[in-house]
Amino acid sequence: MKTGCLLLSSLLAVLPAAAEYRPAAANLAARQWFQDARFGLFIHWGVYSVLGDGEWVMNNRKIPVEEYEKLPPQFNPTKFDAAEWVSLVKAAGMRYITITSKHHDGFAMFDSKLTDWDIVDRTPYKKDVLKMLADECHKQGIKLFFYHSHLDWHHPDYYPRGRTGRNTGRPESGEWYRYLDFMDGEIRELLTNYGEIGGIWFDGWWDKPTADWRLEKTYKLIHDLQPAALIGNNHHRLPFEGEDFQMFEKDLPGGKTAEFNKDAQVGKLPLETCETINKAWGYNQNDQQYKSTRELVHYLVRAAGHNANFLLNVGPRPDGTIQPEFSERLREIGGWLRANGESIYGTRQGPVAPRDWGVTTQKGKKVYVHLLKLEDEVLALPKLPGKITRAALVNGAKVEYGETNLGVLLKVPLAGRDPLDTVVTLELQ
Ligand code: JFZ
Repeated sequence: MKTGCLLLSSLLAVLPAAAEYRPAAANLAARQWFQDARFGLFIHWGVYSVLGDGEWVMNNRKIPVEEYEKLPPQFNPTKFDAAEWVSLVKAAGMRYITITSKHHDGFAMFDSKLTDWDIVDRTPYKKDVLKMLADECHKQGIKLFFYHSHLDWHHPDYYPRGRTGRNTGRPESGEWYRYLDFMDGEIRELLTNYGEIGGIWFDGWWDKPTADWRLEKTYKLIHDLQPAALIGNNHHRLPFEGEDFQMFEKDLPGGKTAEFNKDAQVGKLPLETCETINKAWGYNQNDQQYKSTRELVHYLVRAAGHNANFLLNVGPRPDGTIQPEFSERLREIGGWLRANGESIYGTRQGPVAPRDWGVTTQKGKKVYVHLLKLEDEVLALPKLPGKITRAALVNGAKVEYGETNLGVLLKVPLAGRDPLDTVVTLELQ
């Protein structure tokens, strides 16, 4: 018995686990690209925008499927202009877009051949907005990711039901694996018909944490179709086998302000954190609680200081436009990035851990010290990994500094500060 166990465990030690995921070279390169990009636009857009009450409206108002199906005929985004959206993304200094191909309401915002519960078959608009957006992204050099919901409040085979979507009037029956086959089919469509895709951002696993989601099969399908496509899953756990990045929702990595992040740990994969401009993901016409441009720049900078990308959300209106409160802020962030982008793009977390006063980022021999909340003129830092040869602000103005065997002192007069974020560039020997 004992020998058997030993034999088995030594065998297991030498044999790689059957399911072990080895990312392709193209995937590893894409992870570097992803980390270098640092800033993307999240778009929550679907037929729910018609009601102007967020993307959870079907669940929150207990709308049965039959009633909810009255929304697509009212969804006619005649003012949607892919070129305008992508130009806004570029003006914001963003490098990628992650858009809802399907949210929890199950509605496909693309032309699926596997269901008629999609934008082409059910709306008067009849056009595949993801195709239009994909073509424009490829034209303007922006990467496109799809947010795809595992959870489905509309599909009859999403059964047994999970924590949510229990008031949709669906019959109490369904074939779980038929649902998974359908979902894999849609994923196949998304990775086949839209050119090169940046990756898939899954969400909704948490609705049924003990279900057999057959993730290995879905992940393999994606990596077989497009090896460079990055997979992330908003399950709020350490990444599962086959995933390529780890995401955090409404918290910096390791932050625990959101209840669902209370056990969140930070793993070794590239990181991303997502946040809203007001309080809502999908369009909410009553939500006026906008974060300021300064708060949003701080979020971006703090994310970079935590080695994470920032995926900033907008919920477009049902007519296809992005409201001015969003676009203005995006353009202002872009303005800050045009002057200070060197301290964000292509950087990794810096040598000094994130602090209340700010964060550090670094690229090669340069360390960027971001002064976000420094009330004093002088900042003391621990010893850096090299001797400083130059210290300056982004406008070239020299910064006074002192180095001893205890550490580094920087003097940055209040008069020369940028109200959004003052960046001191330290060149190290
Ligand atoms: C999810 C979505 O439900 C939400 O609509 C949005 O798309 C956001 C980006 O991601 O948010 C969650 C995720 C997990 C829980 C709740 C909301 N949860 O575990 O209760």
